[in-house]
Amino acid sequence: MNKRVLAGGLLILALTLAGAWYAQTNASSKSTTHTYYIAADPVTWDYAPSGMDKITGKPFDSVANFWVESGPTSIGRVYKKALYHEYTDDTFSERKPRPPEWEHLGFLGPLIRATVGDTIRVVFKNNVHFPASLHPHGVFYNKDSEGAPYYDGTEGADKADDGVPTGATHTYGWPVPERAGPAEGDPSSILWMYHSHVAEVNDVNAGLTGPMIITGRGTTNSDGTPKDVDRELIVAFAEFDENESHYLRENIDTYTGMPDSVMIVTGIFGTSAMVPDPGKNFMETMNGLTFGHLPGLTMRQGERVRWYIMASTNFELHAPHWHGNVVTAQHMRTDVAALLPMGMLVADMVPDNPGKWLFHCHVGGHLLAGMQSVYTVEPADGMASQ
Ligand SMILES: [Cu+2]
Repeated sequence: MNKRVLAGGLLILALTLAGAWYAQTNASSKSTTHTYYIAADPVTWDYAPSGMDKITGKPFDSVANFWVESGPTSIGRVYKKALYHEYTDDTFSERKPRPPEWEHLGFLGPLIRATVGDTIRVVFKNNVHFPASLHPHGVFYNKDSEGAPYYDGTEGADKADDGVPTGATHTYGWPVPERAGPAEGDPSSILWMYHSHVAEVNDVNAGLTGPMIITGRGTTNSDGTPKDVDRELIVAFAEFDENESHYLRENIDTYTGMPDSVMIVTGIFGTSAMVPDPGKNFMETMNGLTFGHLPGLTMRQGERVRWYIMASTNFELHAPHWHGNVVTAQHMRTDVAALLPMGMLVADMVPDNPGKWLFHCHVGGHLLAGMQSVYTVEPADGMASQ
């Protein structure tokens, strides 16, 4: 072998090694920035849009009417609310359509998702009449992306996220470190949430809350879904205390027959209650819908189904109960989970029992007030029902 051939061979070898090193370095440092355009919008919301009880298949009975019927001093089932919507770009002129598999999200804001190592960027526009924000759980944030005003010694740009004024825009940046993903022994993806945290109680009861899913490194498909799951579902067991909504007065004026005879009083917890019917304004919902109105809880027998369950901000606890099938949640097999305020939970199910099954809160008062849905398990192809 002459020197020229040897030198050429060494050069090719060096280039090959350099290429392999570059490819590997790039792969291991590969991270994605996910940008979302989300606005807070005023919305007219119907908690039971068909006007009948879809759990019984009959007209609302006298118990259900307590919550859904409007009258001289009661609002009924339609309220003005504030919801997060996703848009296609920073002009906020076109809503991004919600994919059919996420039809069941109901009142929830758009699903934000990322993998450990990624960064989430949310361009937020406030279209409601009160200051609003996005405060995330779990992911990393600096003081300019926390979305909560309190006496923390910051000033200037670090305050711009605290409460975005009506008509204004703010960009939140949330890196997703290892501690935002599944811990050892956790499922391959976990649930966090985001919500407005300016006047927190009033903001969330007005409707400003949404889900976030973080998957672990190396366990994610190109579309962001976890590799070991066939079907993902998110359900918020959400009590809305409409007495605490920013729109209470407006809802009284719009929807009651005798608004002048309805008073708002402030109690020891700063709670505004509507007199004479404060109880009628506690809406016990699943994703903002009551009495069987949550659509799209569908799956197939034998699929690996992951339920992400979350709660809301009031003095509430929930007991999500699945009929017909069981789940594994927090390393325990069960069919009733436990949720405290703003709780977040992952429950895995491999349904073996096809059919339409009740899925409801087992807290008696919540059940009576309509915190009930139905989920559907289609028979697997070629598998007989058992
Ligand atoms: Cu409940």
